[in-house]
Amino acid sequence: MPEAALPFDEAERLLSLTRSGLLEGRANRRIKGVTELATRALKRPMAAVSLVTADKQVLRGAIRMPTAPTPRAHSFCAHAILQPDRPLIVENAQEDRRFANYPQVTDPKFRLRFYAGMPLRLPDGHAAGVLCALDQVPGTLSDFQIAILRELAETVEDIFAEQAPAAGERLTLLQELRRAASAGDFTLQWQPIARARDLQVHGHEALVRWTRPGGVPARPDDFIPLAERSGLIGRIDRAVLWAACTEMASLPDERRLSVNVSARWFGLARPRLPGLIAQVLASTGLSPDRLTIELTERVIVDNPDRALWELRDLKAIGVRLALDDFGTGYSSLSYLEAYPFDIVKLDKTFVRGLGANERSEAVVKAVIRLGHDLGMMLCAEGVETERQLEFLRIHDCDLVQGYLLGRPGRIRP
Ligand code: G
Ligand code: G
Ligand code: MN
Repeated sequence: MPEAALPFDEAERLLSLTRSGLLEGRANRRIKGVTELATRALKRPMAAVSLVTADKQVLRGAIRMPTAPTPRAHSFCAHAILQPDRPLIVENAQEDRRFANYPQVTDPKFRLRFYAGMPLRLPDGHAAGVLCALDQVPGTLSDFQIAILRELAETVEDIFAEQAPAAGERLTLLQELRRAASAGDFTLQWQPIARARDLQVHGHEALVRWTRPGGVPARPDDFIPLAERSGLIGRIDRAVLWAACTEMASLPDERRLSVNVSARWFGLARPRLPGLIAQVLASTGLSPDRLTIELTERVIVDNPDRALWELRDLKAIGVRLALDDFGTGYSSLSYLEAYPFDIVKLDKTFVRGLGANERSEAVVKAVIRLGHDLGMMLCAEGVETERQLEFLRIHDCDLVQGYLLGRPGRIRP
């Protein structure tokens, strides 16, 4: 039976875990609250937070866990922390070489079969241990249960960082979002995109809005990351695409629209975005050249090869592609050359510096020039002042978007 490898950052990890004080800390009632929620939400009899030390596991908030000592080398959790960003799910430990001779699996007193563990990070990023649920019956987790496990793990991380919002609040938000996603309960605001030269309207970008039960408005920055972690983003983007294309197709003129789509679509086992977009266009009667799909570079960073052919499939439908938020993240200039984007959207952090910061100005000038040489249009986001607009015009930026030109709102027929 193979021993668990050591994480690449093992020395620093152990130092960080020791310094965190978590190993001395007494059982934390809030952690117990989370493990209780885990047993209920995942419908498993056992759960715990286990801290992985040099040679063993230290349990916190454990519920009905076997009390036998767990040497690290063959433990579930020691394997789980090797992939700190995703859960380890063992459907049947008896059929998994890594655990087939593990006493917790073979000993008739325990006979563990099912394991689901989400690694937990310390505030400095090193893995401290795992939030795990176990069962003597083999099984699996649904996507939604995996999302719950991830949320609960984040709650434990917050407790580690001594800044815990109640676990209940996170779950409530997730459940509300799930209901909204099923019902397609979102609205759109439209922000105009104008030609820099004469400020004629070029098109509109659809921005999703969600009102939580009780009338609390939530902004995308509050719920899109959660939707992406929990797999609900597909339903949200689908609802937005349908609503945006339906609304635009019903207008008497031929206005263009832009819709944001999550990079998550590009990690799916089979490509689904081209099919969805083709279907929406066919059903609404919207001409493909009126639609621009906005994607961030995460599409490329996460799946560089896959992105290339999937973006080409999208182009083949006849829609345009925009690289959104350019200037944040890696923003490699090689993306512009290698991937078939029609439009580059310069992030507002650059635009903010125009007229004030020479370095921002140099970058903006260079990206406009390069984009044009590669046959792309440039769109500047977050244009708020006449001075910024003037700079962009002088340097031949094609399109502008921002509060100066119009805030997100209703579209005027
Ligand atoms: O203006 P605003 O706060 O709406 O937008 C914040 C972020 O949310 C932007 O980066 C935008 O790309 C993203 N966003 C807005 N609407 C959608 C949507 O329908 N789907 C996805 N995936 N992202 C969106
Ligand atoms: O998709 P993207 O990340 O580009 O979404 C645009 C975001 O920028 C939205 O959150 C929108 O509300 C916001 N926004 C649009 N115009 C301006 C602006 O002029 N200034 C600032 N600060 N934000 C803007
Ligand atoms: Mn956008």
